[in-house]
Amino acid sequence: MIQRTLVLLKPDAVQRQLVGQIIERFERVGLKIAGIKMVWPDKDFAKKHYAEHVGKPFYKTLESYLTEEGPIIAMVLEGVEAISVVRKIVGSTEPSKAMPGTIRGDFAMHSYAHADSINSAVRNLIHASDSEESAKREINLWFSDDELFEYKTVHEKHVF
Ligand code: FUP
Repeated sequence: MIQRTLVLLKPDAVQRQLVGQIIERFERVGLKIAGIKMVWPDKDFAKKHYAEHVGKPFYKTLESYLTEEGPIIAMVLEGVEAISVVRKIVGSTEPSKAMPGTIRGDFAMHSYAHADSINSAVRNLIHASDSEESAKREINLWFSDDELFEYKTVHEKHVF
C-alpha cells in the first residue's frame, strides 16, 4: 500500500548538520519527498503535535527540545508501506537500543535513564509517524494541501 508519513528532523539533527545524510537514507530506498520545509514551532504547536504526551513527567523537556533549541526540518515522505519502512530506517526511539545501520543507531546514543538524569528529553534526532491514524493527523497539522506535491520519481515505473 502506498502511504504518506510525517518525518521531523529535530533541532539536534539540524544543528549537527545531519540533514543531508538523513534524507539520503530515505531517498536511497526510493521514498519520495512529497513536501519539505524548515519550521520553528512554538509551544502551542508542540502541544498539538505531542497531544498524547502533554502532562506526562517528561513533557516539559520534550516541549523545550522541540521549541527552544532551533528550527526543525518537516517532511512528508511517500512510498510503499512508508510508515513502517521509515520507522525501520529511523530505528528504536531510545537511541542506545537502536540497531547499527539505523539513523539513531548510527548517529545517536541517548537513553531514557540518562535523559532523566540530566533533565532532558531523549535526544533521538527524528520523529516519524507511528500509524496510519497518526500520520494523517500529523501531516494535516504540519502541512497544508498546497505544500504537498504529486509527481513521479524515476523509481515509480518499476516499484509502484
Ligand atoms: P515515538 O513514537 O518514537 O515518537 O515515541 P513516543 O511517542 O513514545 O515518545 C515521543 C518522544 O518523547 C520521543 F521522541 C521520545 C520522547 N520521550 C522522552 O524524551 N522521555 C520519555 O520518558 C518518553 C519519551
